[in-house]
Amino acid sequence: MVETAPGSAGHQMDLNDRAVCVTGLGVSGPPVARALLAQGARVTVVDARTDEATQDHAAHLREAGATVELGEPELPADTELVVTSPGWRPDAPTLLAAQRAGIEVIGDIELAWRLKPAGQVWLAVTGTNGKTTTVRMLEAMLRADGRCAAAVGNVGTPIIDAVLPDEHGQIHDILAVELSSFQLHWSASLRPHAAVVLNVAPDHLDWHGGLTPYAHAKGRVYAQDTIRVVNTADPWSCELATQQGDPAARLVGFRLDTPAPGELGVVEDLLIDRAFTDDPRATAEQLATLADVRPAAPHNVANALAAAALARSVGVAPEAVRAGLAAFAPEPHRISHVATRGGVDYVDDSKATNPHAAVASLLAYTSVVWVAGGLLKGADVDEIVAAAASRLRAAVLLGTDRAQVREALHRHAPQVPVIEIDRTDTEAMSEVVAAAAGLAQQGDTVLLAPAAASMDMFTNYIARGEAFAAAVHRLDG
Ligand code: UMA
Repeated sequence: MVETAPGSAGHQMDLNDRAVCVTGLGVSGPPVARALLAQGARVTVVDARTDEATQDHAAHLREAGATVELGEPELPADTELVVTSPGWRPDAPTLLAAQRAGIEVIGDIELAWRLKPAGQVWLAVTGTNGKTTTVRMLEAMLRADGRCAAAVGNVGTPIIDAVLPDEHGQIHDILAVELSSFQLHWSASLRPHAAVVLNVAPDHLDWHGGLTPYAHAKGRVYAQDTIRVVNTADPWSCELATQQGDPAARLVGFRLDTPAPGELGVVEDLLIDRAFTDDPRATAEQLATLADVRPAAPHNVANALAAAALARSVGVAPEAVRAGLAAFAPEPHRISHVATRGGVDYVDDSKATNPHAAVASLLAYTSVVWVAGGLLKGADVDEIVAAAASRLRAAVLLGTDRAQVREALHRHAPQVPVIEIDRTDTEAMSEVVAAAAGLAQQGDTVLLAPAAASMDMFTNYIARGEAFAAAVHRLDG
C-alpha cells in the first residue's frame, strides 16, 4: 500500500469550489461524482435515461450532495470542467456544447491520473482483444510477487476508486489498468510506466469514424517515457509504438517463437524472457511453461507474454510470473466448454464480440458449426469467413446484422449450409442451438463466436453466453 499523507492525492488539480459536469450515470459516472464531491467540487451529473434504476442512482447521488439532471442532457451554464463517461461519443450534443464554449472535457481515466498520488505506478493494457484476460493475468502476477495491486478500468472496476485513499488512508501501490479506445480518446496527459497495444482489428468503427482514428486512440497509451511493449506479430502494435511512442523509451517485443535479445517469447514449451535479464545477449530467464497458460491457445499465450513483460518491467520475479499464471482463472464466456452431447462439443465464446476475436476461436477447431451474428458495429466479416471457410461444417445466424454474415458466407464458403433464425425474443437461442445440433456431426464443435455485439437481443455478452449454455443443457430433455 502507498501511505498517503493527508492532501497528497489531488496533487495535479485543485477542484475546490469548481463547477464540474459529469456526463453519464452508468458504471463510471457515480464514483467520479463522489470523488469530485470529496475534492470540494460543485457537481452536476446528467444522463439521458429516466428509468427507475437510474432514478434510484440519482437519488443516492443527490443525498451525497450532487445535482442530477435526467432526460435530454444539457450543459449547466456555469460549468468549468466536464468529466465524461467513456461511451459518450465526441459528437454528443452536451460534449459539443462544452467544446464550443472552450470548456475542457476529460474522461474518468484522465481525472484519476491527475488525482493519483505520485508514487502509484500504472501498467496499461489496450488492444482490440485480450485486454481483460491480460490485465487479470498481470494482476495475479503482481500479487504473487507480494505487490498491493488491483485490475481496474474497462475491466469493470472504475479506476477513480483506486487512486484515492480508502477509509484507512491507504491506496494500491500499483494498478493493472485496462483501457478502451474510448477511455484513451478522453485521456491527454496519461503517462503509464509501461504499456501494451495487444492488437488492433476493426471494432467500434462507428464511434471513432474509421480504423485509423480507432488505432490512433489506442496508440495514445504509448506516452512520453512509457516502456513500449509490442506484439511483434501485429503490424498496428509495432507501428503505433514507433509512430506515437517515445523513441527514447525502451521497446520490448513479444512473440510466439524464439525471442531475440530485448524480447519475450516461446522456446519449445517454455515462456522465455530475453529482455529483463542482466545481459539479454547472453542470458535468458525461464518464466513459465505453456501448460501454465489456460487455455493454451496461441492468442492466449500472447496475452500471457504481454502480461509477463509488463510485470517484469517493474521487477516481478520469474517465479511470481509462473505463480500468477497458475492462480489465474479464465473468465466465463471466453472459449468455455459447455457440454459434449452425442460426440459434439458445445463451446461458448460469447466474448468474441468482433470478427478478430471470432476468427481466433474458429481457427482453434477443425470442424465447426458456427453460431454468429448480432451487431457488427461497422466491421467487415469477409476476411474471417475466408480464413475459416475450410473448417466450417455449417452456420446458424442470428441478430440484426446476420444478412452481412450470410452474404460473406455466400461469397467465400458457398458450400456451407446456413440456417437463419429471424426471431429476437428470449427463446431465440433455443432455436439456434436446436438448429446447430441438427447440423452437427460426431466430432464437430458447435461454437458460439458471434463476431458481433449482443445488445440487439441481449443485455450483454454474458446474458448471450448464458442463454446459449442454458439451451445446450436443455438439449438433454
Ligand atoms: N449516456 C447518455 N448519453 C450518451 C451516452 C451515454 O446519457 O450519449 C448514458 C447512458 O444512459 C448510461 C451512461 O451514460 O447511463 C453510460 O455511460 P458509458 O456508456 O460511458 O458506460 P459506463 O456504464 O460508465 O461504463 C464504462 C465502460 N463502458 C463503455 O465504455 C461503453 C465500461 O466498459 C467500463 O467497465 C466502465 O466504464 C468502468 O470503467 C464496458 C465496455 O463495454 C465493459 N467497454 C467497451 C469494450 O470493452 O468494448 C469499450
